[in-house]
Amino acid sequence: WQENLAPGAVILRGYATEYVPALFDMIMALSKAAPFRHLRTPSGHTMSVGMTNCGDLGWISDELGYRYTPTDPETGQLWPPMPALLRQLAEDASSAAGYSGFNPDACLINRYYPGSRLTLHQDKNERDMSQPIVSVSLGLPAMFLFGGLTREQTCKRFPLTQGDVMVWGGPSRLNYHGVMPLKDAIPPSPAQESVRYNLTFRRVSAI
Ligand code: MD5
Ligand code: FE
Repeated sequence: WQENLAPGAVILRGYATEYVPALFDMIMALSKAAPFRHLRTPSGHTMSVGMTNCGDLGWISDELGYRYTPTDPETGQLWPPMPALLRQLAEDASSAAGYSGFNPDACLINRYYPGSRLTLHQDKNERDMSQPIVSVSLGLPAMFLFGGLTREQTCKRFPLTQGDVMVWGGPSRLNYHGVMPLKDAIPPSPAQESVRYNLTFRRVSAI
């Protein structure tokens, strides 16, 4: 089911549901090669969200700023390749939302434990702003904050649950957004731990 948040922004409810077990397995394998870490922001804070990446480029933050790098600064190795299933899921979801030819070269994996949050920000470190961003929610539900083009605009709140996929393109690409502190809850599948993962697919380099 499709829900339009704003021009260019769509939630595909449950779009990734059938892939959830495979996605958990992939996150476990990828995070063995490139472990989750808590990055420092340029202002000196440590992020409560744990992060890692796969694909040609990975998002990092340190005292110098935010940027994309081909290697993991923790290991000096290239980020693990983006598994074909992940790339396909991102491409299919973007087509379903009306953006054909999405060609992501970066996948940021965010890990939220209860209490983790993402403060209001814009995603503007990508060179190719013509391509959408695709985001997949797994595990515990979260409250997503969707603002406007200025930090001051009031935010709408959208609950995101496991299997939901969001596609952000065109006019919504630069909207402020964030995630409220994660509430502890019973995981959607009883075997899961109390955690939320979000996969964010982006085209970073110009084609
Ligand atoms: C998350 N992650 O739930 C979110 C999902 C991030 C991040 O925000 O930067 O890692 S991506 C939501 C998103 C992406 C691009 C544009 C907009 C929202 N938007 O216009 O609201 O971990
Ligand atoms: Fe973001």
